[in-house]
Amino acid sequence: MSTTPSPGPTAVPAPLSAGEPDAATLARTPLSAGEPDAATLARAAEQTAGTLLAPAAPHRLADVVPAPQHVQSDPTADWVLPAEAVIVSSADPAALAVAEQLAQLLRPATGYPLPVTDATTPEPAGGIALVLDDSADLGAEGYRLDIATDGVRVTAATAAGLFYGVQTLRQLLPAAIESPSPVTERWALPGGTITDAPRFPYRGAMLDVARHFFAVEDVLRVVDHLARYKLNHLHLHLTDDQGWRIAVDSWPKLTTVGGTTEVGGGPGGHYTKADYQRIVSYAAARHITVVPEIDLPGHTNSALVAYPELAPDKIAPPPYTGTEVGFSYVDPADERTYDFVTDVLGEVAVLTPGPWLHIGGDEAFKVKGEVYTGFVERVQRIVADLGKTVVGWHQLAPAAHLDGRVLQWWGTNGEDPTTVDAVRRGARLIVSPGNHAYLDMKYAPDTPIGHDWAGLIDVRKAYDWDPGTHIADVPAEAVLGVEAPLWTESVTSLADIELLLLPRLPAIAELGWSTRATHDWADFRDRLAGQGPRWTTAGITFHRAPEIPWPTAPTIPTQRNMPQTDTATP
Ligand code: TNX
Repeated sequence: MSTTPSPGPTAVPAPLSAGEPDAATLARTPLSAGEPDAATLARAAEQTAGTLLAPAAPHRLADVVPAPQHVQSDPTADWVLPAEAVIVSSADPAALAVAEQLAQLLRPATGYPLPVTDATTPEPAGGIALVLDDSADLGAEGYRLDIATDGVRVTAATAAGLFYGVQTLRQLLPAAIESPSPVTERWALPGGTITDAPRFPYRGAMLDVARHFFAVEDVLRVVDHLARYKLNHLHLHLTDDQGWRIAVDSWPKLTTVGGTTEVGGGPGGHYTKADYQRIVSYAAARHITVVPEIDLPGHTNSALVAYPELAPDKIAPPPYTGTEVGFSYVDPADERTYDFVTDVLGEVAVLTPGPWLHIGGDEAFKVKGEVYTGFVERVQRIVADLGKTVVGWHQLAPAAHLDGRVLQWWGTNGEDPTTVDAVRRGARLIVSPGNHAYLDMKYAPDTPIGHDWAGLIDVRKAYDWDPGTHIADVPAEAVLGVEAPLWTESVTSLADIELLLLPRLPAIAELGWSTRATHDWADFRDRLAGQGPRWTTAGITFHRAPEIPWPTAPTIPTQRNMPQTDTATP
């Protein structure tokens, strides 16, 4: 493709047009038979001079969120993606799928064709190679990214590792790579090698689709945000007092009746099984496992409206569209309740390829003591009989241990002897401190939506804690990972979701991914700032947190063949 070189905002004088061969390529290209003409010679000389004067890649190799484990820069090895680049991958279908995802990330902004091919031994050859190699000692999710003068190589033992390498590669390109339409830019990458792997195996976020319902498309967009920052679990809070959001064939009124309400009196909605499977497979393609939550025995008003036989008094309560908690529960003394739980969890388990079933267990204030633990122990066994692993909020802690069970800790005080005791009995933890990781908390008193019961959470508060040591007397080995929950009592649109998610989600993602040795607020703040122009270019809403030094320069280079418009809103 021929383009008129026009310097992008980050390009300094006379960048090489990315579409043209560089001097090295020209030098290797034999001139046509006979003598080269003067124009050809002049052009070659100009190209050589252009290369010598070429500006450095705009990003440092370490400008990545979450922070990579090991970064070895080589400023002599900066590389520019050429228009004719090919993406070559190991022939494994999952690796090829990552190669195609990479091409899809790069094609819109570059306008380059970027064909994908496979090879037994993929080599960059002036383009990008994705190499599956299980001898490279990179672990189940790790990768190595080599940027050198002959192109880019991502090496990993698994397709997930390749996928994470691609997310890193994406962040090292100019922010304009996020443009949905072609722009003129010098697609430079900083030279060197990154070797990277996650600290924790579980890195997640939760979306409450029960208080307000969100369309499948909105959930897919949240999945995209998780994928960017190498999160690998999406917890969906599918049921609550205000609405039941997942179709269950054996109890159809859960959705036809229980799904028609939400906070504030809106129409609610629910996912058909096909909708849910679409979310699951979209997430799986991005190496994200869906964790479905059916909240029991409390938070069940919507189920009781649909099926009063589950209520302790067998009388249907009125639908609930407020934001109080703790008043509803399914009858733990009635066998019909366990039929209900078995049917619902059974159908959800069949739809869910991942290992986890989250059974809630929080704020069941009216089911106390042994009645509560007895209920939880029965439900835990139902989950195990379905071949799944129990996850529940840390209120489950007093119930008997069951092999593999995982407690999600949402406390605000790291002294929690009941949880410590459950850990001693074998429980593992997902850590979601309400006062650090709850994305529904306001950033500041003037944040237009959100809660403040766990305090205000600015970006530093979201970043400055350690999931490995946060709960006293819980060893780091018992911590499976970290999750950032987004409750949606006050959240009604995708823009609201993004405003609360960004920029705090990357902070939590870094706690889950990056080794503690890289933890540094000042460094994080600067790296995070670089994400702002990417979100702006991609049309993603975010909170311009005042403590982050967001770049003020224009963020979108000239759109090709379009009059320059005022698109950059720093
Ligand atoms: C507590 S955290 C809840 C939710 C609310 C949230 C609001 C937890 C397990 N339960 O029911 O939505 O606070 O921040």
